[in-house]
Amino acid sequence: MRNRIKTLQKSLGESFDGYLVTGDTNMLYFTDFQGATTLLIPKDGESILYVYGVNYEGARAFANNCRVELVERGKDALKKTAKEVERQKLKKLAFDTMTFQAHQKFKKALKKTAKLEAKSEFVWRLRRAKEAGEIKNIREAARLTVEGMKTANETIRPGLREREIGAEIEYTMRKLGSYGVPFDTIVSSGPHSAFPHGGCGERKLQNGELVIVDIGATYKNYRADMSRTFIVGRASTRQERLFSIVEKAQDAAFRKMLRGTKASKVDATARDIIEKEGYGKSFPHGLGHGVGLEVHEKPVLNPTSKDVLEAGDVVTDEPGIYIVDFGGIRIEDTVLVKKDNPERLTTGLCFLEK
Ligand SMILES: [Mn+2]
Repeated sequence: MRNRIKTLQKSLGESFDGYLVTGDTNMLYFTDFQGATTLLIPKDGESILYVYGVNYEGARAFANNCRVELVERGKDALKKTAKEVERQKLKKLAFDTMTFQAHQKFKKALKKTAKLEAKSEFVWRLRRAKEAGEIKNIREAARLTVEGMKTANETIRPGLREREIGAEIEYTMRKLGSYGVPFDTIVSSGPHSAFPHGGCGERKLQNGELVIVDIGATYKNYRADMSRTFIVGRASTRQERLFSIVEKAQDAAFRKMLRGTKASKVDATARDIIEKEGYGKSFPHGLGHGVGLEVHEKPVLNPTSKDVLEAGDVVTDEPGIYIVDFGGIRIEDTVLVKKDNPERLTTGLCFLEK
């Protein structure tokens, strides 16, 4: 693995003397450890990870590429970090993210730092371009997700509750190697499937209903994301018709997932197909999002996105049509953007009648 901290230090150029990381996942990305409060990366020299007592020995055992510093009970981690910024005379500091309150407190504690700017793009530039090792982990997360979807396919039948199917899916993924789920498993049936985030509750599946299953597995902190739509029993003509529109839109967008293509254009490829069929208003969300250490990250694929796809991006392709009082259909794959053709990391199992 390349030393990501060194890469970040180089990218600061003349504009900044240091970078402060406070986002949990960003700290994990740079140090392989989650559970610290702040990570101070001076442009030159050693980085410092500030950790409270509860995670101190854990950080000393597992954190890489930095020195671990204890924040004593009752002491404020941001104020302690600010003291070090002053001691090192870092006058121009960039940071990834801070709440308004944290920003005010930090700024007050800094006396000689003239410039304090939110620059999350420094981190996103790195996190977006997935390294070979990261892709390997996402690939494994995707494989486990497909296994979970196979369980959904085997389990779905009339009379079962959504959460019972959810439990079977999660059990399969965990048993085969998933470290947990990156988001709440969605099994939304019948009228609930008309809501893109329809939940996974007490509802019992009934004959003739649509069921959206949207799931993910996690492997070594990396995620995958996949949705399929099932029908309990035999599909109606309308259900089949809507499914074929979503399928066509999903496939057309997939073919456009090439490096150098605007994310908004990929979104438009799917959206145009759905709009032409008269269901534009029934597709109320973006086409997709990046996937990595988090299930929703850069780039963003929607009509207003300014992102351009690059080789090494891992993104979702998930158009849908949702009609209140009828139901919803979504098909989602996690896709790797490459130098040449894109690759679906989640595959198989489309629209199965159960
Ligand atoms: Mn998704």
